Amino acid sequence: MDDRLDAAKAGDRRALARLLSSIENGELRFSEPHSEDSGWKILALTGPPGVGKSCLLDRLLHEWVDHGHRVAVLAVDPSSPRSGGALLGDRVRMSVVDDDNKKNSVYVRSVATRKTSGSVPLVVRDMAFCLLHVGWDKVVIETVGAGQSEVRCAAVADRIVLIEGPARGDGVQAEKAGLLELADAVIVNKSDLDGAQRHANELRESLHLGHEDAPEVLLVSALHGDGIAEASSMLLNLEQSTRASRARWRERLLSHHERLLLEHPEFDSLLSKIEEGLMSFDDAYAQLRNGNE
Ligand SMILES: Nc1nc2c(ncn2[C@@H]2O[C@H](COP(=O)(O)OP(=O)(O)OP(=O)(O)O)[C@@H](O)[C@H]2O)c(=O)[nH]1
Ligand SMILES: [Mg+2]
Repeated sequence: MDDRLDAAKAGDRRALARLLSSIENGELRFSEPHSEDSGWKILALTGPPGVGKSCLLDRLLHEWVDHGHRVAVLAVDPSSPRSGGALLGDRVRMSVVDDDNKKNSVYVRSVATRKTSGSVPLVVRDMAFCLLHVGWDKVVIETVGAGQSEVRCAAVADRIVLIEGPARGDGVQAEKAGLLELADAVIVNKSDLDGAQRHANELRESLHLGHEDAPEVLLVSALHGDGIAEASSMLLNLEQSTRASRARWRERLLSHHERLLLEHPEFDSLLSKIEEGLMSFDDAYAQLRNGNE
């Protein structure tokens, strides 16, 4: 591990990829690196499928690299199986990784959540810590805000940004998914399409209900570049909202609890015993909670 760590620190991307795979396979853990910096280190971009998270992130990476940042991306991919280690699978290819002047300041890696044996959010968290350890300034986690596990992936970040699209006529779905209460900022993408402005207004309304310190809601078009410069600097200077902090700690506690259970050496055998009626659920759960930590 030390050799790989030194090599990764020296810029060897294959060594870094191997370290990240070891974390993914549950063979390695990383703890949070010490930082003097008061700004964020890990940012999550989350939102419904196809809303334009990757396109927007590509635009942001161009801006941030121009400002001298070195940024790593973890694209959490709940659906597509990883094809031979191909970066990003079938996702939109980011132009920034093809830009000769910028590609050394960007690292993109997809996380094959189907392959991880442990708790996905904590695997993602440890991968982010690893990237910071080896010298990346900032880590962005792109995650589809679909299921509970993906919401928890966002909750490992220092800042959470919800990406939305034009109104679809079914209200504010993010509210139902519990995403709105986690968000430090909201960006409505596809401002070039009808309904984006309307959805931004709906979101502002939901966010202001009962809250003084509602997060900012910005409108952008990742396709045309409108609003990107503003979004880029707003995100770089984003503060953590106190409103979101309880919800975030809640998700983090639940992630740890899940890991405690999943990583118990007897997890699979206890599961079989419950299934075969050889052990009661309560006894099995009690044994799992007695824990391995
Ligand atoms: N009209 C319009 N289309 C956009 C905009 N941004 C992205 N798109 C399109 O939306 C589609 C999805 O974009 P992605 O960036 O892959 O969206 P995503 O949220 O990353 O998707 P998943 O990772 O699959 O959840 C693509 O066809 C983009 O070209 C925009 O600002 N306006
Ligand atoms: Mg994407």
